[in-house]
Amino acid sequence: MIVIDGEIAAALAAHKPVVALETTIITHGLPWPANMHAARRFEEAVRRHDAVPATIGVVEGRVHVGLSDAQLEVLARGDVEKIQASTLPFAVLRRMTGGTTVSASICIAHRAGIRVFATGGIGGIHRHTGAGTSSDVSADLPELAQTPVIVVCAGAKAILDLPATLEYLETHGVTVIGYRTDDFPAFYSRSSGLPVDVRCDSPAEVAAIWRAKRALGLPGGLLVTVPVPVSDEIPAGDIEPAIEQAVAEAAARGLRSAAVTPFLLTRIAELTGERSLAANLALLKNNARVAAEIALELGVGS
Ligand code: PSU
Ligand code: MN
Repeated sequence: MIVIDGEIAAALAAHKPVVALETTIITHGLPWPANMHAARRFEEAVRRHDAVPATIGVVEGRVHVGLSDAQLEVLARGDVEKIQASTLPFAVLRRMTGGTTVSASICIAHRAGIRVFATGGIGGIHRHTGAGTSSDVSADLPELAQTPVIVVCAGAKAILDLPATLEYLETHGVTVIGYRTDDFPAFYSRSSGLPVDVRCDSPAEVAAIWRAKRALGLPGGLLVTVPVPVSDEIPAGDIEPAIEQAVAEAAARGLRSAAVTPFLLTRIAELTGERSLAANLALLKNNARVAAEIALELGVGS
């Protein structure tokens, strides 16, 4: 069911650095053709920093670790599924095609023997809007708590209830690292105003925390949060009106479950345009670099 590309399998066998990447960001996070461009730049950034990219997605029921350019294009162009951990079993059985979320991608990465994963922003606990269900918790959170993969991201978008999201991570034992920052980043903005658990200033420090976690027999992953580069940051005050509008529209439509996040991401992209696309691309490349450096560091002495 899981097809690992030859170059990736060879790199893993030789203990060379590999970085897993997700695809819901391509299928449901960014508009065509910016999504295709972003997918390629994301992979290139991993390669430029001496690691092998392993983009994960599902094509006609096969779970691929490493997608060809043609397969990436099918995902980027198409009206395809959003595949999270709960969807994976029947996505395979019913020969579905779709992008895998952070939760589904880190499950697969772990099974493939990959320890480092990069994305833009993770899912979390949605803001309570008063409509629909009172609590919408992304499957990314429990998956992080149980799957031993290092997840590198730019924090999470302020479409979420960020304090509640951090509380969940703390309750479930997920160490939140600030990479060269003391604050949890809010995707477009470098700080959410909320503190991380611990700051690390180098890939070696992240690797040391990972080794300590494993040596202590603790389950689950690590969350490494990297602020968007200064030149591409969008101040929270500039992005907040778009977020509030999108959240209100989602509530008015009565959206729930897996439909909520794609709707919010699409609306914010529409409302904020080129500026948010540029920030998105910049933080993806930045996260890919940090993930590659951590993967390289993990190879040292292991
Ligand atoms: N947040 C973003 N960009 C994204 C996602 C979240 O800023 O692309 C995607 C990721 O794939 C994440 C998924 O794993 O949405 C979470 O969806 P949900 O909130 O339905 O769990
Ligand atoms: Mn949800």
